[in-house]
Amino acid sequence: MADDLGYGDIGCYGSQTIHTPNLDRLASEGMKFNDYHSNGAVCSPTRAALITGKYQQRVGIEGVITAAHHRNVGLDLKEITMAEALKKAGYITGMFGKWHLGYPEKYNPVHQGFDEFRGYVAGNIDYFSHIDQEGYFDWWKNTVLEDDKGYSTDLLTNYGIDFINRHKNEPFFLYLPYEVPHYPYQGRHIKPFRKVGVKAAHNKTIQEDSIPGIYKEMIEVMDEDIGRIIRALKNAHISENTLVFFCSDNGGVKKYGKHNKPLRGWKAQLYEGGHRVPAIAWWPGKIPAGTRTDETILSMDIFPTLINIAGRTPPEGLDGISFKNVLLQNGNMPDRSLFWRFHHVKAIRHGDWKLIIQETKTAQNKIELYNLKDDLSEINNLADKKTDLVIMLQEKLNKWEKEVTKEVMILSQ
Ligand SMILES: [Ca+2]
Repeated sequence: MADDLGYGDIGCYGSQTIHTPNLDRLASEGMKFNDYHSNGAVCSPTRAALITGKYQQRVGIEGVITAAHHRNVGLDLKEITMAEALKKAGYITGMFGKWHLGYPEKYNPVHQGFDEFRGYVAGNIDYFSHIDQEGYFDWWKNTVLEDDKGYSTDLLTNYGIDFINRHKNEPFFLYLPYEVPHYPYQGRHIKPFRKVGVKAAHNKTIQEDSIPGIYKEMIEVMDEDIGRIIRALKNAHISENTLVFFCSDNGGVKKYGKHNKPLRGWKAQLYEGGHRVPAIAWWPGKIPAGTRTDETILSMDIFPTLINIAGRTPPEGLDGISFKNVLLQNGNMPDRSLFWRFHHVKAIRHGDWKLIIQETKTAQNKIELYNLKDDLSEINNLADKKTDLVIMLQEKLNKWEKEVTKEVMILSQ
């Protein structure tokens, strides 16, 4: 999983400037999703939904677990995670990358079903010094802080390859959430700038106008490293027995470029640019080469899908639905309504229709209705023309909100 990678940020999704031959090859040899969405429009909520198979609202993580203000909260240990369920199904589980579901050691991934963890728990770190934006050193080996020298994208890839090689003869689940292309903007050859105990949000040593070039390099390095992962699977002769799934955790950020083209909006917004993101599935011999799907899939659907593929029944109470038949038969998902909520904005998707409601304290709520089939860029608001549909979707949204909102939120914003 990439971090803040926008819908138009890789070659097979239309980028003309960023070259991603390895991801493009996975898409041409496997399945490309046109309508895949992150559950959240920002990091922690998507990760909460991905790992629990439930709407993030239901598990109390609706906002970002920030380095500055939320150092004591985390995903409830009582939640059954994807890693715990796969472990129960006989899989060795490893995670190398960004957790962002709690800073304290008690919320560490090894307490949520992962046999091994290396990486960081904050939303972002210096790619070299591995220090978060509040000045805390943040590179873990399971529950112990332990540094390793190198560029984080390469280190995480090395850990992943090592994990594959050690476990190639048994069932394994590898979760590899990269930092790319989240800030701080650092390519392979930009020196570390964050120091322990020093708060620093951005790399002030680089010129603003050099950031698009660094952004491009960061994604191209990730692509190169994904190529190394694929080679490791092929060298271990397990590529035909391994499903590889690639996605992003939310849309691209506003500041540097037009990463979400042709979509409207950015990370943290509920226009498509905030949550419709690239996704690719690759499984030689199982997923026919060159398959494209228009089925609407969310992050929370991955948990039940993997359990399903492992030959087990997903635990009860998940919001996600298995898309195994989409992967293997290019099948269809059942009709369903899908929901997003962040800050004062909420949205429902039903078929081609999407309703967005922005709550305002002073004026009337702003209501927008789009037909995504005709208007993917969400330009033509049809709310005034389709009042019955607005009412119907609004009722579904209200019902969902009542159902999922926890009495005590761990983190709402
Ligand atoms: Ca993110």
